[in-house]
Amino acid sequence: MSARIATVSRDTNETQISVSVNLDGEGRLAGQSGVPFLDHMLDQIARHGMIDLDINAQGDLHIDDHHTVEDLGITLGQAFADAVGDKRGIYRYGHAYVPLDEALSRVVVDFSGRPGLYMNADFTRDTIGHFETQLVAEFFQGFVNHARVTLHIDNLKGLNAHHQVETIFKAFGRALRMAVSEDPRMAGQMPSTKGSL
Ligand SMILES: [Mn+2]
Repeated sequence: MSARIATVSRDTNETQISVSVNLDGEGRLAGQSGVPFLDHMLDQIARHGMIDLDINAQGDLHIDDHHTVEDLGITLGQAFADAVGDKRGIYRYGHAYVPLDEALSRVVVDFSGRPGLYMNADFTRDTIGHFETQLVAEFFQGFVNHARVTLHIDNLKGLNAHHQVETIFKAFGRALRMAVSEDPRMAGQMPSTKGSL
């Protein structure tokens, strides 16, 4: 497989963001989003996805975190779509269950070419520090729309909202890693009888 890397820049009146991904990386996050809790979550995607992420973001944080979180999801989704290319020879599907103490989440992803987010998470708090838990869904909707994946997210258990969200992002990283990994038995074939994804 050739290098699976992509860099995407997105510039609007609300945010200026650039994201670089290397799907075959060492699990490192570089740069900052300006939203500390989101950085903690992007770090989970990088580490558990074994993806290198390089983030540069200037957002309208004087309003709130909304645009920055949503637009990082969008930009990361665009970078993923670029980096996976035509999806020949990958597993396509990925899933993971991840616990963190009392919390447990399951994430299932399909690089189907069809955007779909099916999220079931009842967070026990509206905010984690200054971070609004509503923004978790905004991030994933942005990712799904632009990576064009089907994504099922279920927080199955959890009392602590930080744990709930963190298990989702860790499971997301693990599921991505499985889905984009090279399937040696698929040997360069398209993982679909349709012939394209
Ligand atoms: Mn944590």
